[in-house]
Amino acid sequence: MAIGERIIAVRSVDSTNKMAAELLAAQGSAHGTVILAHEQTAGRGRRGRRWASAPGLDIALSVVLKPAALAAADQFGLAKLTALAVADTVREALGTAGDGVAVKWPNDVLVGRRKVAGILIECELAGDRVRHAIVGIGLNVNSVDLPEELLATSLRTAAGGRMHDRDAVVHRLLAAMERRYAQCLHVPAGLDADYTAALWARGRWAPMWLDGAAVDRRPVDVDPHGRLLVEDPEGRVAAYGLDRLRFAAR
Ligand code: BT5
Repeated sequence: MAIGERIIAVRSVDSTNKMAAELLAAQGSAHGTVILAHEQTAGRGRRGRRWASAPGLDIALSVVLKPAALAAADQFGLAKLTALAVADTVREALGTAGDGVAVKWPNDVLVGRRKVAGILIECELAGDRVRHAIVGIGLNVNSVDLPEELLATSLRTAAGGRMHDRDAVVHRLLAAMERRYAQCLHVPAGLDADYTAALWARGRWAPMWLDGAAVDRRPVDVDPHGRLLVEDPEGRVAAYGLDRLRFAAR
């Protein structure tokens, strides 16, 4: 089944990722099933953080993927394909205003310095394979009053106030997911190259936290495990996971 061929639309739910997990456990949803919420009351970010979205204005959805052929070791491909599908959709929606669309490692989507979308991927492994993944996407579409401290934006804000048709954006996003999913399975080198090209702050010195210390590092690429490859001021390149490295405030 193609991604989005079956959409379960709900009026209000605590979290689409949580609902997708419950449905998977109860009835083993098919690959490509989408849970789309009009309103999400307890949206989840990573590590217990919260995700805010305005009822009816923004997108909160989860996609069930069953990438039978994907090795567990390659699961960062899911983060890449999702971030790129979201970035494709944002660029398409903004037209020429979409110039500054980038993927902030590991998978925030930014317009300029501002976060327009967040992604939460929950994977279940079976041996050395990915049994299924729940890919949660929060995309700010028509919100205009996101708190300034979030350094967020929406398609509407980035487009100078123009409202966007939320359903049309959902369908473009799911079509982009399907394209990027096929690329991930069949042309992974192309996906890797596109992710590298979209990487925010690539080739620029950026303030970061490394093992709790403030440092300047220059992002170069990601490695096959999804760790960020960064260059230090002495020209040495090393790879770090999120357990050790993160960007300081944008
Ligand atoms: C994320 O986490 O960015 C992943 C967000 C995933 C949300 C989707 S919505 C559908 C699905 N169902 C769920 O329950 N979740 C997924 P993280 O990188 O941890 O970023 C969270 C941080 O982003 C928060 O601590 C805030 O600082 C910021 N934030 C919250 N809401 C935001 C928004 N609408 N726009 C921009 N930033 C936001």
